[in-house]
Amino acid sequence: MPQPTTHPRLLWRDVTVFDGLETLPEPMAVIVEGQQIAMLAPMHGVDAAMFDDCREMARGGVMTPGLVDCHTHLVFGGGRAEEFEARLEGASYEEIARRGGGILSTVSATRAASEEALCEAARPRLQALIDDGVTTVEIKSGYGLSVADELKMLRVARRLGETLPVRVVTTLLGAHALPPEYQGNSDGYIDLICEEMIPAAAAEGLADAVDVFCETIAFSVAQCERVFRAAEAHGLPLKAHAEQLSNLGGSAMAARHGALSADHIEYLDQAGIEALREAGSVAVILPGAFHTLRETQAPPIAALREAGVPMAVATDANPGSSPLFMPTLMLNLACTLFRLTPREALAGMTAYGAQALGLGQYGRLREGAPADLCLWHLDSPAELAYAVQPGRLQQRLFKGELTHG
Ligand code: DI6
Ligand code: FE
Repeated sequence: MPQPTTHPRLLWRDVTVFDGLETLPEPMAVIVEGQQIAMLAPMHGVDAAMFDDCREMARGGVMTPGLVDCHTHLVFGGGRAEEFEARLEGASYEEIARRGGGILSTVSATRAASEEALCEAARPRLQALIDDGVTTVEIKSGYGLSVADELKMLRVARRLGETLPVRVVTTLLGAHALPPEYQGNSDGYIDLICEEMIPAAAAEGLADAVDVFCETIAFSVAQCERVFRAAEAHGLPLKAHAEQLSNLGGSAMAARHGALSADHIEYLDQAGIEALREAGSVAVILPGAFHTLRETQAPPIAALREAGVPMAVATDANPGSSPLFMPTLMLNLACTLFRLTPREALAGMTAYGAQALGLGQYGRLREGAPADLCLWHLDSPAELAYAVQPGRLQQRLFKGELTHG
């Protein structure tokens, strides 16, 4: 008689495994025990007696690590459909931002909303990511732009992670835009971020990292660097929105500070690529914003690939530049718009997405790894990027628990 165990051993047979970096060449058997992947082995070599005490979960299909969406702004108040229409009539994202719309319109709505209201508004967006296979998600603040409102956003993000079956990583993005009360005094606002916002978020343990928007419509390289020094003083990892609409050299500065990632990077130059490579920073590719803003300058994918810079792919889910809450659509757009291969796109939303969050133990399917897994109704992993089709998620495991299927 098999000994009763506290955790049943869960078994999948004959699955095609994408392990976070590549597709394994043979059909595999996977066993999960507790919160870990206990076994990953080619079917042909395993002794079937091993399966006797297992609960069979499925046969066949494609198995991947749970998806990692390493860049979202999914906590926010209000919506921006009018801005979408204004852009269709010819207004640019920058013009709208300069006349106080854009990010600042979301700031007004977010400041006016209670923690409960923000949580209720964000929940279905996060659920959409979960239903598309996400098990780890990063959520940024950046629509509060005061100490109290930025902390409020981070608390909402933490609370979402406590109430839904997904790992939430939070990022303080106080340096996202200049709030109206600091008009003409952007250095004063940077002081507030460095002297009050970062210390308060660190004291309450609300931020896992600190991000900046380095851009002509946001903050200069020097201002972003001040924010980074304050974050470093509190031991917080760094990320940067850089080279999205122009090239200011924000990515190279971020790399010099050992940032986890530089994100967007449409206008990244060769010097920036070298800096990322030397620092081991991840290049986060955000095709949703490129698509939504109808941009024409694509990130330098071939040069990044050539330099061996790891590339992550994320939704950038937000009300303005990427109101797209479907991670697998981003796999498709990364291929069609930027010519990533399906393998690169999928690695970008698993292994390298996790690396962009400093969580290298996730986003991988290997023995000993955490049991965050997706089983898909597919014949090959490339189909995940090739077709855009909701409903292909067959099973989803979060921390070893079946949460879908
Ligand atoms: N770049 C983006 O694409 C998002 N933030 C940023 O710095 C857009 C945020 C928004 O438009 O609300
Ligand atoms: Fe963003």
